[in-house]
Amino acid sequence: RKPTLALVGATGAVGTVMRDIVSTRDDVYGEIRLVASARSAGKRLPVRGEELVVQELTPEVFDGVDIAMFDVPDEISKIWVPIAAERGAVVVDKSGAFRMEPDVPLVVPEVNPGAVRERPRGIISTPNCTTLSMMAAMGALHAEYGLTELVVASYQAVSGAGVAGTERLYAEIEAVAGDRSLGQVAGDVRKAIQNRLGDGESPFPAPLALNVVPWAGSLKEDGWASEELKLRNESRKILGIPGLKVSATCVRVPVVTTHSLAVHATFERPVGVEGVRAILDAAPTVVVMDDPENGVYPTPADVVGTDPTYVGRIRQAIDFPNTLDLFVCGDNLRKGAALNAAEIAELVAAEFTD
Ligand code: 11C
Repeated sequence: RKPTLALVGATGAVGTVMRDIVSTRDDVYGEIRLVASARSAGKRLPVRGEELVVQELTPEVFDGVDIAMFDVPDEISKIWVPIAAERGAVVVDKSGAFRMEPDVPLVVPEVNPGAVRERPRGIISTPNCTTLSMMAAMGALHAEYGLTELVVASYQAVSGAGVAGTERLYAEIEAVAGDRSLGQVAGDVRKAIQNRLGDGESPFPAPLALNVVPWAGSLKEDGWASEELKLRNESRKILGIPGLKVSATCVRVPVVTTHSLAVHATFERPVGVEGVRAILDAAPTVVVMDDPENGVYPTPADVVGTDPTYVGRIRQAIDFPNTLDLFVCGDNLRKGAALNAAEIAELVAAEFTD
């Protein structure tokens, strides 16, 4: 039989992509329910070519649901994911609430698909979009060369902070557009944006138009940002390398959607560029875009809205024999969020016909 699916958080940035993805991939579901907060309940939204009425998040909404995909803030997931699981749904949760719990698998289907079945609590987590942007590529390379260290700088898109992040960037760009005096005196961009947009709340701690911001997430111990620690902890868990050395700096850039990462990866064995290219070419969801002579490398603007992980600028680090430098781009709303969740849900859905 075809399982019943609930999409929780159906109206958010990821929820919108989620509806598109379940509408365009193989149709493995019976009934689909759209679920959101009371504020959004009653809205009509399209999925699989028909308009569905969004239902309010209540315990009863999960009765008869086989699989529930959640994309809501951590504090909502913490409360509602266990309720959905108690009511019998297998939950695929996009939040950070359960990712590091030992009895909750953290799954990237290209890397550890078998972990989907190890779910004693009926909960499966899907990683942070920044971690996910490089996992398909790093998983393939780890299988061949044995990964030991990762040094990463991220270039993160504003939609990682949801619809509010995207709205803010567009508003800031409009506020500075056409003013050729800006960007030449310390603080002038900040002032112009404040004058033109007022004191409205921004999800970012500094202007993003004409700027980059070395901060993503919340403050953790010793000056680390939560995104940087997630990158470390989640990479270790997904790749199954508890001792993997990871150091990251997460940076927000004025890009709407698609996260990029500059990765400096060290392996147990020596790496060569040709071998690396062959491995990545053979990885079904990775696309190598690497011909700098002809200006070919991935950029967010050129790959946004598509599913693969794009890898370019593949270089053997000159002073580090077992180390590779590369640049990775991945759509943070698709593979980084909704697509990975949908792929996990499809693995669970296949159990209904096994
Ligand atoms: C960002 N990566 O770009 C974040 C958003 O743990 O799933 C996702 C946070 C998470 O802001």
